[in-house]
Amino acid sequence: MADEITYKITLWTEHISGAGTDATMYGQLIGENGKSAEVVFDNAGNDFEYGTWGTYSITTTDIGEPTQLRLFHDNGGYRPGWCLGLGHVQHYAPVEGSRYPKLTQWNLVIDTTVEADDLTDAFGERTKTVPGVWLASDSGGIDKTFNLKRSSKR
Ligand SMILES: [Ca+2]
Repeated sequence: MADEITYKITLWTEHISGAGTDATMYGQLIGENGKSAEVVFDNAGNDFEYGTWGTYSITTTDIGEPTQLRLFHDNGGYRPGWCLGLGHVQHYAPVEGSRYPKLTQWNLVIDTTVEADDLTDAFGERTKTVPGVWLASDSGGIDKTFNLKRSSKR
């Protein structure tokens, strides 16, 4: 039986009107040695509302070092476009002789920007240019693959 590895995927839905979605979201991890299954990202409650974090799991056979995360949705629901602001992938590995597992994190590379609500503005009336990308049929498609950049040392 092949060992399985669980990765935690954390995604920020940007704080912009219309950024949230009720579409069914899927994720797939791509590694140096293979790909995970396509996994539905659905926690209890309403996922992918604007201005919220969500954390999901992908459990997979060993795909080697993760290099990309593919995110896509079924374009379902009212105004299904989704705006992703930030995201990361984490893995905790047990360390022999230590009570603490070792955390490895990879950040999603998002090289485009959007105009989002400025959450540091007490009146919430201004916007700010922040990293972001739409998964929307009128904005380059509902299926996008992001490069991962390792943010912690081996
Ligand atoms: Ca849900």
